[in-house]
Amino acid sequence: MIKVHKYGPAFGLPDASPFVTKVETYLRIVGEPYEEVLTDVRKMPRKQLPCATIDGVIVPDSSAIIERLEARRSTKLDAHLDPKERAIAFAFKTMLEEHLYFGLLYFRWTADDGWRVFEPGLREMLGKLGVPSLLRGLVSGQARKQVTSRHETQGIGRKPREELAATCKDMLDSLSTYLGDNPFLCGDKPTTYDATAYAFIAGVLAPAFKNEVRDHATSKQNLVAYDNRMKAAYWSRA
Ligand SMILES: N[C@@H](CCC(=O)N[C@@H](CS)C(=O)NCC(=O)O)C(=O)O
Repeated sequence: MIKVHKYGPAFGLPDASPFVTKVETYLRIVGEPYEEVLTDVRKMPRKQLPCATIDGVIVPDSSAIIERLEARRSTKLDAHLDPKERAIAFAFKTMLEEHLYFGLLYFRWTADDGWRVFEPGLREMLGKLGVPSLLRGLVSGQARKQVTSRHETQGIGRKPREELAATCKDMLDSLSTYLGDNPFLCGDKPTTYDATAYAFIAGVLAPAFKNEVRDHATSKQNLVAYDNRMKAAYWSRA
């Protein structure tokens, strides 16, 4: 059985990390059973999660995990996409994972309103990993500094909040336009790209984090409907 190494469910989401949710959503789309393993990120090869144990080998990186699992399947999830559809879907995936992601980090880890919600969840996760309660504040404070430096290095985190939020809203607008009335990101059938799209749409819409980007996402009816459809199709069972 495939093992997914993860942070753990938080804020009403399957995992605190959208990249973990992406891998789990993919496994649910293809109907592959898996075991969830709450893992200390520091013990993983690249000090990041998700990782998956596949055939006894630990594979880091959500895209590498999905590629490896797809390689084992006789029918590929994306087989029906033509090269142009694939190129556009890949560009959207990259936008969400390499740009919107850093905006999400800002709203959870750096902005004081998000941190007030995020920190208690983080402390709970640290507790489940065995970090003594007296140390949890210190560890979460250090992690906050590290994460803030990640999105500042990427660049989006150096923008003033209003400009940063506008950048995130632009990305959601283009995602909403591309999705249109399709049941799935690329049309009538799910693809690997839906794993990313769902992970990020669910992450932005999480009711725990009330901010201007979430408000914008909730105004996009097709994004909300997509979130509900994907939840019902793939996340209604444990
Ligand atoms: N490219 C990686 C990104 C994974 C990633 O950024 N994971 C974050 C959580 S969302 C992490 O573990 N960060 C810890 C760190 O970088 O120190 C993937 O697709 O799996």
